[in-house]
Amino acid sequence: MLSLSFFLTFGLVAAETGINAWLRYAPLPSAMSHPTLPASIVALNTSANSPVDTAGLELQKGISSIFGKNLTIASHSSTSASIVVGTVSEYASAYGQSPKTPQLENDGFWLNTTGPSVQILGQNERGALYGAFEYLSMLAQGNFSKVAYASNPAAPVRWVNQWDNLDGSIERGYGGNSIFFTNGLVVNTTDRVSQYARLLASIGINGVVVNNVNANSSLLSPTNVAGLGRLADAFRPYGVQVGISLDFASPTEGLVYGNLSSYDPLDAGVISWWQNVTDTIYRTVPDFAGYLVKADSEGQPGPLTDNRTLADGANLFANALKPHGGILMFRAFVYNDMINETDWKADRANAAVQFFSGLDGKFADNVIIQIKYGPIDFQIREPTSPLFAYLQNTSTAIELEVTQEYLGQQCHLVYLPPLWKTVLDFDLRKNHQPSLVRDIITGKRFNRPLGGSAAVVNVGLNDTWLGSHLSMSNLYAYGRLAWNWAEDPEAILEDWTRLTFSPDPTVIQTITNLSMSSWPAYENYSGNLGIQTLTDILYTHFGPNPASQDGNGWGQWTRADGKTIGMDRTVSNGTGFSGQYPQEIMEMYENITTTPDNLVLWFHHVNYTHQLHSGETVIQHFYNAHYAGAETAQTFPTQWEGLQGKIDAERYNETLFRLTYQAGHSIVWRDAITRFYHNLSGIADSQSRVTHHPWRIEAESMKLEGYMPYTVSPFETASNNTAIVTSSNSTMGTASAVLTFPNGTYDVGVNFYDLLGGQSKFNLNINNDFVGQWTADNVETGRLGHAPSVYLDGHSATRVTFRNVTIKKGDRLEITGTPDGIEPAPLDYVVFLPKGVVD
Ligand code: GCW
Repeated sequence: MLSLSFFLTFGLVAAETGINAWLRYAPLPSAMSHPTLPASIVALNTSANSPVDTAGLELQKGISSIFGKNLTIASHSSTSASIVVGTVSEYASAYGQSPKTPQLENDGFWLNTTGPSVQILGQNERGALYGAFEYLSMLAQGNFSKVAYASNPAAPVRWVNQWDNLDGSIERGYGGNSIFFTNGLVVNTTDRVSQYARLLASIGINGVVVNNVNANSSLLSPTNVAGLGRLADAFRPYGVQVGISLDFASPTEGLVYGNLSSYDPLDAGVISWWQNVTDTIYRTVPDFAGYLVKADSEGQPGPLTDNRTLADGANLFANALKPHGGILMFRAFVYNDMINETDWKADRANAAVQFFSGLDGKFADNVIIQIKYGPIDFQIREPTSPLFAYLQNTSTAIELEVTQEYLGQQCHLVYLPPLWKTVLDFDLRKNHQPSLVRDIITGKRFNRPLGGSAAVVNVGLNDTWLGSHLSMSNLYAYGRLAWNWAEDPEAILEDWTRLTFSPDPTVIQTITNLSMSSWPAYENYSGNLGIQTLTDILYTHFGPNPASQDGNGWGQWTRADGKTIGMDRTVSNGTGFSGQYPQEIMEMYENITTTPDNLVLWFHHVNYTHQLHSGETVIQHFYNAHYAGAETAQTFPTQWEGLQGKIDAERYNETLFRLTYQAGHSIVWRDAITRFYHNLSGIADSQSRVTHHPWRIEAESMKLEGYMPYTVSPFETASNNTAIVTSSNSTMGTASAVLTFPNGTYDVGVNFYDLLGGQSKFNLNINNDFVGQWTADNVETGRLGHAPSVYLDGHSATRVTFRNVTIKKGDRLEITGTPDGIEPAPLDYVVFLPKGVVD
């Protein structure tokens, strides 16, 4: 254990953009005793740009950066002490003897630091590179322990998916434009691609699908296939194989290789069309990973058009890939998005098992069914997809989302591994046997040769990759978990923090506290008890809009009315979804007394007054959880402030900005959801918090000049349903009020709306003394990368806070707003917060 005073000797590091993520190789403090490292590296590489070659260079770079020591690299055996990296077989031939390693699996490695020489030996070249990254990770964390162990991956498929479009945009991406595509073409310069490859390799990722599952057949054009070759050349030195998503209807789109009249997977012309495409790709990318296919889902074409099965569709591609050793990832996200809510038994959650029923065992052996963790769609909490238990004779992979599409879009800190673990560690009890999801996807449970995981990542050109420094822990942890699902999310987080920020115990403790409390907080202030996230599913997927869940065909229904809420998914009286689980699990969910509170509204339709196991009623739980969650988020910026001076200013400030935004937006969430259900149910909050805000001044109740009241929709996204907007879009407005609060010092929060399409300016004075000014430009500047809104709503609602403002009773508050573009300087309310009050 290092003493605190030791860390006082830390110098402040120079500003960092985040581009090196956890691979910064920051110099270790000189006070720390340094190990005696060998003076040279032996990289038993087969060729330049091979993973072992990369490993040698990475070791050299890392050690020079961490310790200021320059090691030479040789490519042949040496009798002096060295860091030897290579495959087991290269080692055996170079040193004339087999190393004493246990049996290694594909991509596995042996790391031995016990002798004068360090051995980093991979089962294959990729494994050797992984071992080198593991050794560097130890060194960078100041861990010089003597170890000798083998490490093997949990599963062969450890992929990431990018939802990049050829025009350079990224579907559900919040970190800037694509690093792969621009203007319909693959980029020419691949520097960022190589940097991404390095990050992925360092966490054991071995495959990347570079384009959106909502695919475009022009990716198959000769120019773009040549471009895929460039991408593969950038990924190859890091052992990452490239794959692509396919548009099922490509043969009929006439863009490449002739135009067919159908895309029927059993049609001979279609079969040879795809074989031709596949052979063409392999000529350019001989180590091509394979295809990912989204078929018959959300408007995407698929085999069902021609009355073929999903297995016929998947096997079409699998057969074309087979001679080349490629894999076909076929998505289980198949459902009808136009189902009828008036039908009590209709249920989107049933779709996957229904669409795949009868198909188990019908897929070619190089097909993997890629299954989202829950039956709906990456929600804050879902039960495990029952398809994991249904498919026993088919290989499967779990699909996760690192990009926080429904979970705050990287503008809210949400550390996701604890959520993922609720599914991966879930025991489906298939045939009354232990059946953990993680043992199913790794192939262990049903003896499948293939399997693993894919995470939708969506990094972009932003230097932070994902848009937020703290969100990168999700990518790091995904890789670590894909290698070993049994790892502890908190321990992973600590490693990540040490590598990304600092070994200072205060930094580690603070980031651990923040991150570990972030998912529970987000669940608390978004959607509880298994009701789903309650975000706006029809627009941005960002802010609150509980009404958007119902009354449409998307099937994310809550069935909330004045008295009741929740989906009845029982067999006895509901949609029958619970019957898709193996018996023991079915019985647990079928019965409300054995259904855990956190999924009660997923499985049961109940009165708001239904009493939970916790003793609270459903409605009071909603109120309490939302208040608790937002209260936790209020502590995030202040916790972070404890790290000032311990982290470079650039990352410190950028993170403080986001955590402050989150604190403000969590209040928007809290108020919207509690007021929505308060209004719907007519049931008061037993603690009288909902709709009672003693420290607020509603903008519409102020004296307005050049401003007018505006009824916001949805109503619950404005305090008291009403905001104010300037009367014209070119002249300034003023809102003023005489303060009646007791004399004292307050934090003053102003809730306003930041719309896409204007950069309004605001100024706040008290008694003509300047307190602060701000511009609603976070959307336009891209400072927050979330999906924007052009309306006053729960996505654009935000808060600015001025700390420690001293006022006297009778003081005059005045805010002036200058509209810009379509944005009429919208204001919701001003809040005067005494110390410790959230209101
Ligand atoms: O939830 C939906 C997303 C879509 C996505 C789809 C999918 C790529 O909102 O943006 O499309 O899931 O996973 O296919």
